[in-house]
Amino acid sequence: MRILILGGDGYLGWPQALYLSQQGHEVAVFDNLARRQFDLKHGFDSLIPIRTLHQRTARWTELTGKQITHYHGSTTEFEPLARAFQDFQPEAVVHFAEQRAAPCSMIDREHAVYTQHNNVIGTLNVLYAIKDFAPSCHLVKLGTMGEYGTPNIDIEEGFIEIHHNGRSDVLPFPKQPGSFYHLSKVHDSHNIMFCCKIWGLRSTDLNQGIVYGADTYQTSMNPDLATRFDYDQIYGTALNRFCAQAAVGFPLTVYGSGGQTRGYINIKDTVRCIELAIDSQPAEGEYRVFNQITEWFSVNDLAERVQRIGNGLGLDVQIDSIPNPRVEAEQHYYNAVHTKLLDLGLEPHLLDDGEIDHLISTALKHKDRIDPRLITPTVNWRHTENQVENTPEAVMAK
Ligand code: NAD
Ligand code: USQ
Repeated sequence: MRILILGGDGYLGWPQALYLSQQGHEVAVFDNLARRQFDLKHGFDSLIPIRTLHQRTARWTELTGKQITHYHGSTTEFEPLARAFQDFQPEAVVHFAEQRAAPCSMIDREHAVYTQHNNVIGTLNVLYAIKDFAPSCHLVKLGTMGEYGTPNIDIEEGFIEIHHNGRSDVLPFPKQPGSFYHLSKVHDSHNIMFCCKIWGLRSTDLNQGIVYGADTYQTSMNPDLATRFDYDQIYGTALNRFCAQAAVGFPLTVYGSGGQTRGYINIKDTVRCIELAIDSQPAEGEYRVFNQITEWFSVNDLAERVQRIGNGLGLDVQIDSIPNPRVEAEQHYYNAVHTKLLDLGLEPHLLDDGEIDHLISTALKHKDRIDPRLITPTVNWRHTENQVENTPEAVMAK
């Protein structure tokens, strides 16, 4: 198939491009390099060194003989997107191209507006590009488990049957997102579902949990194929951060009491889930939702595992409960249905299969690249007098 990967230079998009290319698909990536620009502007960097997109694709071709086409552009501008669609004529589009950090979206008004404009308007343009240039193309969209929040009932896979005043219907599961970023995903979901209904588009919305891991089988083939690994307070996610913190002797930053429970997935399973979604094309007009997680943990569960395994590797790992910069439940019920991808054939890589050892070892290898000033969270969800200090510039100034 011809598969266009929007956001194909990112943490997940790049390994996805390699995976699908290796499977024999014709792959193109579309990216505006916004993530790299954020790093350059604010002095952040990936823990694992990464090559430019041109160097990456050239190395891939050298090693495998396969080509990955590269389009530069932003989804927020229709022209470059339209050109890529007209030129490449995709049969499937995998949409990763969003500002994906909750803390970034909560820095201030400007970042909230940037996040929602980039994500919601970008996705709206993608929907129009499909309608105008590739109407039978399957949109595989990365959503998030955070769209659901943490309700006090089981989380269903996208839809729930509701009985009300003697009538019943199957309706979208209620959404209670916890940041302007997570809200942008909810807005996307509504727009996508609507376009499937009115234009007969086909789409799979993947409500993915937090991804962990440093590599896939393809990115491990050569250091020039490595994907990014974020450990900083804005783009770093819980488990990846804890492993980097363990490597440099920084106490693990558990926010609040640490009972926050989330669904997690190994990056090796992310790339497979997307292949499973592509292979099982929805019908015309169908809007599907899959919960893309394999297991769930509280923040304390993760910190305790990293501490035990890190100490087993000879490190002295401490855990520090720090005031929670976010507004979120710290003790809550969590049970999420996630059977659809398993039914399609997903065989999960589970966390206790040695991934934490591997992550800490990877972080130790690159520990000289870790800047401890980037670890402490300063972006605060609450309204404070000091909002102005909650910027990456202020972090860098500390
Ligand atoms: P990332 O920031 O590493 O990659 C996103 C890529 O998209 C970057 O290369 C960036 O330059 C590009 N991009 C952003 N806005 C763009 C635009 N308007 N036009 C073109 N390119 C643009 O993020 P990631 O971790 O790879 O996440 C990819 C997707 O998966 C996101 O939609 C995210 O919400 C979702 N997701 C990620 C995780 C996770 O833990 N990383 C978990 C669940 C869902
Ligand atoms: N947390 C800590 N300490 C840290 C970092 C995070 O206790 O050092 C806590 C947070 O307070 C939160 C939980 O860990 O309760 C998860 O935070 P996170 O930063 O790992 O993940 P999150 O902000 O939810 O966002 C990440 C990705 C996002 C994706 C989402 C999936 O950045 O793109 O959508 O995971 S989900 O969580 O299912 O919504």
